[in-house]
Amino acid sequence: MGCSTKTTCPYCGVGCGVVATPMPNGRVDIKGDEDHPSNFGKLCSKGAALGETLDLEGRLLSPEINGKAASWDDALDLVAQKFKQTIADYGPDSVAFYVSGQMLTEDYYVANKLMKGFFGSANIDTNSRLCMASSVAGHRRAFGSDTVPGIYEDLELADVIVLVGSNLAWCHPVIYQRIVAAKAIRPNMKVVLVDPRRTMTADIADIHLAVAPDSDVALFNGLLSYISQQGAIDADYVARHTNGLPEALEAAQSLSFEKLVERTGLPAAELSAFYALWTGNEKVVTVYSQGVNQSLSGTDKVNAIINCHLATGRIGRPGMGPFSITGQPNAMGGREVGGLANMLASHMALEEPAHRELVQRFWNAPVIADKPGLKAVEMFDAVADGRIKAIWIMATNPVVSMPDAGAIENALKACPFVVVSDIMGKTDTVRHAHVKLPSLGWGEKDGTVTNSERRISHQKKFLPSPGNAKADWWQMAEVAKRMGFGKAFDYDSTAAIFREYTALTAFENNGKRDLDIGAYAEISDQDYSALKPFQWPAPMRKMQTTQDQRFFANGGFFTVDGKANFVAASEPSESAVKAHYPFTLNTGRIRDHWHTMTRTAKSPRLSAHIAEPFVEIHPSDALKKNIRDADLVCIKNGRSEIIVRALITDRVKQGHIFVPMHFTDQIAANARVDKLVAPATDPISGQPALKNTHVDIAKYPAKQFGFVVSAAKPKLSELSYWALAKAENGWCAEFASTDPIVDMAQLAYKMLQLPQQVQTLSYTDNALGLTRIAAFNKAALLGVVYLSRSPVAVSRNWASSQLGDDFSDLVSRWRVVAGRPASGVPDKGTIICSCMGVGINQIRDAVSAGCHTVNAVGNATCAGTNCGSCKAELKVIIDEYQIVAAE
Ligand SMILES: Nc1nc2c(c(=O)[nH]1)N[C@H]1C(S)=C(S)[C@@H](COP(=O)(O)OP(=O)(O)OC[C@H]3O[C@@H](n4cnc5c(=O)[nH]c(N)nc54)[C@H](O)[C@@H]3O)O[C@H]1N2
Ligand SMILES: Nc1nc2c(c(=O)[nH]1)N[C@H]1C(S)=C(S)[C@@H](COP(=O)(O)OP(=O)(O)OC[C@H]3O[C@@H](n4cnc5c(=O)[nH]c(N)nc54)[C@H](O)[C@@H]3O)O[C@H]1N2
Ligand code: SF4
Ligand SMILES: [Mo]
Repeated sequence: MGCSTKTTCPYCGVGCGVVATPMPNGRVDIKGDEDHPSNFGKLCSKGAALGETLDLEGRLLSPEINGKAASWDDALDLVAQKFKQTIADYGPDSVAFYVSGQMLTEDYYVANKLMKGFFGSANIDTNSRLCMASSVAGHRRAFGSDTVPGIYEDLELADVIVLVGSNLAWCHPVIYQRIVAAKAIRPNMKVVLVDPRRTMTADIADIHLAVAPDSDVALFNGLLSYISQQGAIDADYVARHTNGLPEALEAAQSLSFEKLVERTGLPAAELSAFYALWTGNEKVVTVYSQGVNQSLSGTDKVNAIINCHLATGRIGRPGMGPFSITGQPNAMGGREVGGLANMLASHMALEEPAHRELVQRFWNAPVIADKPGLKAVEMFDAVADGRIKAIWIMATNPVVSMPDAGAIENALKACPFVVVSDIMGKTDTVRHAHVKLPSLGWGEKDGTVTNSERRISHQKKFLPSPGNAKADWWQMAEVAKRMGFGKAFDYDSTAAIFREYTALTAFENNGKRDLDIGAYAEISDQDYSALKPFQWPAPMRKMQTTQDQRFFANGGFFTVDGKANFVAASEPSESAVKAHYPFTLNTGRIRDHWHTMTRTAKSPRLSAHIAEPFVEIHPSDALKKNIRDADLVCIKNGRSEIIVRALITDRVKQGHIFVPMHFTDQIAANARVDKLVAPATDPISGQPALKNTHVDIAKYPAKQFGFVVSAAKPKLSELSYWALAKAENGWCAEFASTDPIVDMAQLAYKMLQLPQQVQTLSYTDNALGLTRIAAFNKAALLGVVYLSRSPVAVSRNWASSQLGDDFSDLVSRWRVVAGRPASGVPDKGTIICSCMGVGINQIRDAVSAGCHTVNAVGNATCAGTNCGSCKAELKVIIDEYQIVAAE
């Protein structure tokens, strides 16, 4: 074993500590860091599989100009010259940076400084606009600053936890497990889930409120009104520390209880039970995420929630408060340095002349942006219509993740100069770059991130830098130097950037601004390297105490008069949400993939859970549309169309469908769901409404369905439907064709990329419309293709596990053609526990054998015994299978 390094997970905003140990065989052993106060040694399935995502396959390892390898000097000279020329010809607002909550704080700080202080434009925006902008805007309206008042421990101390628009079990699994553990110790703790879908998180919920989409403002306005009726307002807190309750209450009371029932679609009894539970318990934490933020009324949703906490004075004390949980590992860090187009730096305001003067002076900058820049959606509009002529995209994949993704792609095609810094050589966005810059990835780069509870942790380097890849901050500092700003960007390390950034947070602060990390402004390189996780605030010369961990228990808001603002929250106008199509398309995440899958798709383990883009459809809608389980479905509206697999389930309500956001053109023929999503935004935050699109669905007229397992990456591009996934020792893919496939052998040879001289074995059943063909090289399986007139019925998991097995005898060869294991050899079925590789059939067998709890199934099969991310699903399978077995 090599040396172990304590670092931080690069995925979600929980910010788990990881211990990474490079092994002699080239792999990296990954464990949870028991000393890290966010996860105490736990990791979820994605964190646990990090070691499988670190190979160099597909990495961008050299700069490229117009598709040809180039030296760093040539690439950086070109970027500097183009940006300089464009600014000279068309002014500073003709250029833009589109950056990411996955950059480290040091990278982000440099990007923001360069754009706002040296280019003199605020045209820097980030994918956090798609993620946290409504929370930022809601915080600033209520508190005068973008402050998260609470900490994770509050979730363990609460008596009631309300999860609003958050699929915590899949998206913040380690927090979810902290709640599960707390509830096991204190079973009286209650959990409420507010989500139109019955997600896996519903497993822990005592009450699931399957609200109508975007009725959250109504729900929480109703709560505020109820709080007032019950006399539960904390009059003292309200009088001393807040403004505006009467106006907020008036707005809240505008809906009668009957109207509330109608608007939220909830039974009156459920609504009353929720209101009574919330109001009757002091220790309530209301956690919210993308079901709140990504909405036309996102900011008002945030304020409607905060209003209830302010009215009851339940904020900043142990076990209570509103809690915006962040998505990306450094969504918070980006907000802190000023990565959003409408912020300045270190939580200072762009619209505040004194703040602009202060930051300009601190940076010794020639200029300072004096008006907000373009927010993400507006930014790409400006790229499309030619106002922006040069854009630098870093650590984000907007051709997949932005609404109206087709238009984003067209905008980049039309843009005179596109620079993309990424770790991968081929992504849907990278393919449009004039200049590609290879970045260092996780384990290769070094810097800090801030998690959802304001805890700053170190992401450390423990791998050598591959090829010519360089850190993101270095790339920008080098361009800055070439544009004549050398003195201000002469950093020799991330420690130097961190010192400057933390000094800025403390600069002339004197308690006026929430964000103060001055205690670290003079940190040595050595101490930075050994930096332990800490929470802000951490002001200069003041040691952290527990009181400092939370904000606002005793007021002290960052508004002019120090008081918080209630905000009269309202819903979007009816014309804004007018539907032209019969189905509401909801989008979001699955358990084992991360965003556009550039990293998680490398792991066979993570790909085994869900390997294909899908749509959840209610059984009665499926019936109406003549769609059966595993059929292919075309989802369309005036904007575009995509093709995905049908998953029929009553987890969604009638008239609603759900599609994951993850699938790209690299992974599937046509499944980028954001091509369908309108670029409509919340009027205050500019955050797109990604959860509520109107579409129609139809059965896709596939004539043939196929499944392929292949040692080499299969060639699929000529087919109208395919979806690719990594398997152990190779690949597997689903595919379909609307035309009958006449020459199966030709298809197999092409798809598997077989040499002419190869042994094949095939089987055809004309009556059933089945054809199968397997190819071998000596004892090795090169691949097998299964074709059928209806969705192919073979065990995916078993078939893809055959690559690498010994096929010297004919029986085993026939077995792979048949797509079935030998009798007595268990077929695991779909993998549920990705860590231990346990499939659904094994879990069902354990239930049949008498294991009726998650722990019992764990003891029998090992499922759920490592990271535990699958425990919610295990419980659902156990419950459902027991019902089926009893029927
Ligand atoms: N596995 C995994 N985990 C991740 C990520 C990932 O890619 N994969 N990404 C990370 C990032 S960046 C983020 S931002 C977080 C997101 O974490 P979450 O916000 O938990 O995830 P989503 O699935 O986007 O959406 C949450 C839920 O909002 C619900 N919803 C939709 N409309 C409404 C509505 O009108 N009201 C309410 N109340 N709910 C609604 C959806 O049904 C969905 O279940 O996850 C982080 N963690
Ligand atoms: N329909 C719909 N759309 C959504 C959402 C939704 O819920 N529904 N959610 C939105 C949200 S909340 C988010 S956060 C976004 C996420 O969407 P994106 O940010 O577009 O997704 P990622 O796949 O995380 O993109 C990160 C990119 O950075 C690259 N990368 C990884 N590490 C590094 C590095 O160290 N340096 C550099 N330079 N590059 C690196 C990766 O290869 C990848 O190309 O999607 C948004 N889009
Ligand atoms: S919960 Fe999972 S993805 Fe999130 S930080 Fe922890 S290990 Fe990483
Ligand atoms: Mo996000």
